[in-house]
Amino acid sequence: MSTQAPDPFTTLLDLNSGSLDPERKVVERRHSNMADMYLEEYADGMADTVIYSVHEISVPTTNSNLMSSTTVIQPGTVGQEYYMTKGHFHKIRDRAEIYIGISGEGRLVMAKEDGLYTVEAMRRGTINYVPGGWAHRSVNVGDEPLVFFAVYPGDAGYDYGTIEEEGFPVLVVAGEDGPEVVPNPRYKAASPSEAG
Ligand code: M6P
Ligand code: ZN
Repeated sequence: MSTQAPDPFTTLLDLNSGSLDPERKVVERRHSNMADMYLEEYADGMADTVIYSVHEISVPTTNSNLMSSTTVIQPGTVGQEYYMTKGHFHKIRDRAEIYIGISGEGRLVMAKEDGLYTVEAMRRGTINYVPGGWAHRSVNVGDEPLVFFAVYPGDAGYDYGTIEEEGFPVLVVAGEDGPEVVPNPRYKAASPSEAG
């Protein structure tokens, strides 16, 4: 069949740790994989420390399948910036995504290529809708792991390069009274403007 539909299957999600049973593909991102994504350099000896892991429920990468994954972001900061994902646009720009918050406290930074951005809350029970055309990065602003489940079309793909080159319009940093959203001094794309 051209849709390459897999047979029905079931996966068990551990609602505390975010791990899956069975585990299929787990990607770990360490400080050394994200060196240029934070304003400051990571501390000596932290290169191999895992910032987040992505546990994927892999399906064929066609538009008729739904890819999904749980992401577990550890608590911590690099300088004032909270631990976060790399963030990406979808390679096929119009592909959307849904996040379901499972545990911890986070922020979802979304931005369009013209600089329009928004920052949404993530916690147990939030359902964030990421429309097509919006880059997305999740940030752990709490003291515990941030765990969420994501679902998106199988052919969406990843464009990391645009974010690596231009950054997001805003950063989420630890202020005196908690998380603050501040302009990204290294943002290279169009003028930032906040959505609605
Ligand atoms: C979510 C989804 C995944 C993504 C992961 C980590 O689970 O959006 O597709 O891989 O977050 O984000 P990133 O790929 O930007 O590192
Ligand atoms: Zn995505």
